[in-house]
Amino acid sequence: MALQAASLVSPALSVPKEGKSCVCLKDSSFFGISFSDHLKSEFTSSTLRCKIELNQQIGAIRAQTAATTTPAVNKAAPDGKKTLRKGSVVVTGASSGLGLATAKALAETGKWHVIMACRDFLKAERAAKSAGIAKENYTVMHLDLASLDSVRQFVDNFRQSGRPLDVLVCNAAVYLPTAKEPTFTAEGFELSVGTNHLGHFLLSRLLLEDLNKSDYPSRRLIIVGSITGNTNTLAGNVPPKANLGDLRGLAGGLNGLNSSSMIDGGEFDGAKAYKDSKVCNMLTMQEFHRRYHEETGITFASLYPGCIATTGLFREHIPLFRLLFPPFQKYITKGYVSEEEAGKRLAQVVSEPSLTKSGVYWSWNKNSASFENQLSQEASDVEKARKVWELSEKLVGLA
Ligand code: LMG
Ligand code: NDP
Ligand code: PMR
Repeated sequence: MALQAASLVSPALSVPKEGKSCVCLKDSSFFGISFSDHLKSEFTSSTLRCKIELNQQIGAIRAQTAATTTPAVNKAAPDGKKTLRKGSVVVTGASSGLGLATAKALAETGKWHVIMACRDFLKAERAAKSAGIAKENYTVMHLDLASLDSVRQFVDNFRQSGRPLDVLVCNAAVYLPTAKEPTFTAEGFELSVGTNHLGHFLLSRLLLEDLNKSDYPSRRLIIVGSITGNTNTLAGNVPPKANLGDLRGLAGGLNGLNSSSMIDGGEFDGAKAYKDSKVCNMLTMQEFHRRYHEETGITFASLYPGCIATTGLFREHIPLFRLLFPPFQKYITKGYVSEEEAGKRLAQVVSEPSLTKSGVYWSWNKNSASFENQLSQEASDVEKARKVWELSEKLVGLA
């Protein structure tokens, strides 16, 4: 029932709309995905669709129970008006910075229950409390993206909670600009790409099934990107520049033993590894879009929220950098945004009806109006996206 209702509601609501805040469309070619590319991905996608459908049947009893008790759109309100249940959104890395600000912005609307997926339970609880997020609007659940076992455990725990999944936000990240030597995840992947890309890759691949089951009108999978991964910008040209090369390091498992710890096979560089991981995030979003948007109606999106120069992301940088970076961004580049403003931007991508277009990399102009931004050549390379996807699924044990 609920799933049928979903299929009636979602397509209508997932039709791209011109939002009032969408001021420019620079990136039309990016959406001109050729038909042959689509066909190429069709085989894999239909195989996976079978898996999703099978899993839907397995999970049907729980989904039906959850959905019959709390259908997304309730038509039985006394005044005859349709009401929408609270949305259920998972935000990774919601214990600080952008993730926390987004959780707060969403919770404050009263329309969302935020599952804060964090590696440090106590820190997340404290952060939610000090941000003033009301108890009934959030749940902290443990997730360490630097361990694939933890990712799988999180997915199990989330499913056991019985909550639907309406939106997934892949936000968490680490940045290790001063590291001289690579460090590694539990499975032995270089830590920045392992956490920011591979952990999120497994999480989002597993949770796609849950998103697909949701009867919420607009289901979304959002992966946070960044300007510094895009070499078509000034910020993206500050060395070391992102460059995935021919992916030989990724193919070798990024373990620093029999393969390089860097995706392109080069010498370890923490700042580059971070930027490379952001390119992977943006490529993954587009590959999801190509493989699954049409069949599921799910919106896949990425964004650059602005330079939030005060967050914990820069905790590993030298103190002088941490001191000078915020005024540099505020007064010189003028790219600075507060955590609060950035949180509102990401919250828009989660819930604004005008931002349902899929395959988009959102940015904001000086007046804080959203627009579809253009990705660099590498970050929009269709062939590279497919290769990153295929190599990543091997590394995380999905293929
Ligand atoms: C790499 O260095 C590191 O090797 C790597 O480990 C990792 O950290 C990586 O991307 C991260 O960076 C890259 C290198 C880029 O950066 C540096 O060497 C440090 C630059 C520091 C910039 C941080 C902002 C600090 C700016 C201070 C401004 C003060 C603001 C207060 C108001 C002052 C009013 C006047 O190096 C390069 O790319 C070199 C190219 C540099 C050209 C820059 C030209 C742009 C001009 C912009 C004006 C910047 C102001 C300069 C002031 C310098 C004062 C320290
Ligand atoms: P923060 O360091 O404040 O937040 C990062 C979050 O990720 C923290 O909650 C951190 O947890 C969490 N995290 C790190 N490692 C793991 C892990 N292994 N498992 C689970 N969670 C983990 O940085 P920001 O808020 O700035 O970064 C958020 C996102 O925004 C990132 O994707 C970043 O790339 C992106 N971004 C940031 C920009 C900026 O200027 N700051 C600009 C563009 C994009 P804990 O609290 O436990 O450390
Ligand atoms: Mg950058 C319009 C110019 C602009 C913007 C929007 C950013 C964003 N940066 C800009 C310019 C410059 N930066 C210039 C001219 C320089 C040389 C002085 C410069 C330097 C610089 C450094 C050293 N910038 C940095 C660093 C970092 O260590 C940050 C980084 O690369 O992290 C990966 C960073 C950033 N600059 C940004 C943004 C958003 C960052 C944070 C990185 C991110 O999350 O992607």
